[in-house]
Amino acid sequence: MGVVNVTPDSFSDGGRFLDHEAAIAHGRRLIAEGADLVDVGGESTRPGAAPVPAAEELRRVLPVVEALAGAVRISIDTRKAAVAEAAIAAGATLVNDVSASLHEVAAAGGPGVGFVAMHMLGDPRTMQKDPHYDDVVADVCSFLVERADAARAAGVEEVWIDPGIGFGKTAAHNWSILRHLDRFVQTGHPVLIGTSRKRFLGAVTDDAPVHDRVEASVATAVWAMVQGARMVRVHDVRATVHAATVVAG
Ligand code: HH2
Repeated sequence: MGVVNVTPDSFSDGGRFLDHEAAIAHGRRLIAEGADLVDVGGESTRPGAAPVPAAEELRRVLPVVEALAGAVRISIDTRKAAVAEAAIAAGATLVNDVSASLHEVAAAGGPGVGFVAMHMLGDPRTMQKDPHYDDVVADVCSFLVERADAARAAGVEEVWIDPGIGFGKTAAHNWSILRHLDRFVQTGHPVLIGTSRKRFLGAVTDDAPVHDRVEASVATAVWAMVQGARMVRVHDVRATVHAATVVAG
């Protein structure tokens, strides 16, 4: 899953693809590099990010979804029902919802539309303020299974779970989830994970800035795939596809 952020403020590429033509060109580049799916988002969910009104989010993402939908599978990265609905009408077939609440919208989209339930503690404004869990792996896992079951019950046939690296988690929480990713895989739901360029990777690579976290991102993507993750959400598609191809033999 390659990432196209049509935002002014995303943590790793904010402002680079706010212009529709630039976003579409970037999406085409990711497809050429081997992305099986392109995730289009119009609202940053980085820690502390301010919410974006639905009309503005729609203005950002819809032309990009429309332009790319004929070339690759599109997921819509949104927390808003209206945005997910419009994106499905424009050709998106996966609802990637960091609030894990839009399963009814995915179900209404029909049998070809899947749903990603991601775990987040609270919301982006507050999620990194001293997050606590009894047992991060068990807590996140049981939340995701409950959300996935709700999506199935609503009629969604394709349901992914994603532990939500960095969404209300300390670095120790993130590493613990990665170390025990097999527990998520054992639920039987396909696992998606997004570590790409995230802050906890900078912290173990001499404070490497976001654009200098390719190796760390690829290493965690490979680790996740070897543990059984079926999809990785990445900014650096070319490097990740090369690494995945080598590991797959
Ligand atoms: N991470 C981000 C956004 N959406 N969706 C899923 N399923 N899993 C993730 O880990 C995930 C996600 C954050 O990354 P990015 O989109 O690059 O940044 P921003 O939220 O600042 O736009």
